[in-house]
Amino acid sequence: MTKITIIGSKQSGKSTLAAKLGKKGNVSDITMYDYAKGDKILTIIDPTGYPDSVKPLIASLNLSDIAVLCVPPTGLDVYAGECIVCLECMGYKHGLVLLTKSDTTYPQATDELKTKLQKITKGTVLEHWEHIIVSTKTFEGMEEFKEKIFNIGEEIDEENIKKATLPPRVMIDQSFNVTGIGCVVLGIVTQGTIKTKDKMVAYPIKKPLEIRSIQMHDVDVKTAACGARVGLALKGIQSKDIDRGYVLSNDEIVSKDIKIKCKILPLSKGFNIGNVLHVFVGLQSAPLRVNCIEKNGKNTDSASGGDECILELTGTKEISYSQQDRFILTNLDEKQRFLGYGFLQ
Ligand SMILES: Nc1nc2c(ncn2[C@@H]2O[C@H](COP(=O)(O)OP(=O)(O)OP(=O)(O)O)[C@@H](O)[C@H]2O)c(=O)[nH]1
Ligand SMILES: [Mg+2]
Repeated sequence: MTKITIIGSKQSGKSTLAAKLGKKGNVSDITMYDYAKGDKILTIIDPTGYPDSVKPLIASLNLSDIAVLCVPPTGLDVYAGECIVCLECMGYKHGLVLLTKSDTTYPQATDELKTKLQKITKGTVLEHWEHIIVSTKTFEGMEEFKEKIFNIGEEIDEENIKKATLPPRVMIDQSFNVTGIGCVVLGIVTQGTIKTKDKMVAYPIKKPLEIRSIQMHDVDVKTAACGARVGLALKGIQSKDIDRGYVLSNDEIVSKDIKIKCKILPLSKGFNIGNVLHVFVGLQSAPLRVNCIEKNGKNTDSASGGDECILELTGTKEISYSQQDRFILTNLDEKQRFLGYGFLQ
């Protein structure tokens, strides 16, 4: 069960590609497409609410294992640039670069674009991602693209097997009420294995619940392991109590304030004490005020691109996370909104 997110330049053919790969399913600020053939199951996510908001971009990438960056013959635009910075902030592991709309260009220009992309992505998480030339019009490269996705998918399955024995965590992206069933949530098992009748807790509200039933791609199952996209019927909780980003787990930290050790990306603008940053952890986000910046053991008034610093951030909204989670720092007022990332001390 592989999950991919399609991102990149505007008008690069992202939505056309998603529609060619799968059957359109749920639509919100992210649009999901499903593909199933034999044991090959693929979820394709188009973060349609991006670039208006960075939330759907971060949410889609968190719900996926593979990022697909689309670059058309006209090249990278500011959004593809921002997507690269986002992937870097997320430390995104798996991905591919697609040179799209190949039917509208010629080989020499594609080679030049490829060289340019290699230069731009050098030293980033994208450095060793493969480049594939595709067209959804002539179907050039489409089979190769699918094959690559399934190959990386197998690698991810192996990684997930290792994570299946950890304590269970489910990242929720949707919740609704179904007549006769009650609260149903959709999400991803991000670690461990869940079973029907398991007792868990919804965070950050700390509400206990029981898993009544589990579905994977519309089929009832008794257990679901790390990597699975699941639909869960829950007992002991109402759908109105659960929001996108909530986590089902047995052990999360809940707080309004955080102290994190951060890396501010070289090209990002800095920030000052008193600024309000939007901080993302998993699918949750909260506006947090910068209260203290510590650089090289000394308190300072500002942080700038390239800095490593310890930040004390305070907010008014409870968020939940665990010790190893990555926090993404953004400033929604800037043109390029991603600032950097951090971890708990
Ligand atoms: N010639 C050609 N046109 C394409 C190809 N893929 C998409 N298009 C066209 O390019 C335009 C944009 O395609 P979309 O799939 O909407 O691109 P997008 O990246 O989702 O666009 P935004 O969401 O607006 O950023 C449409 O007119 C498509 O028909 C392709 O491979 N070849
Ligand atoms: Mg689109």
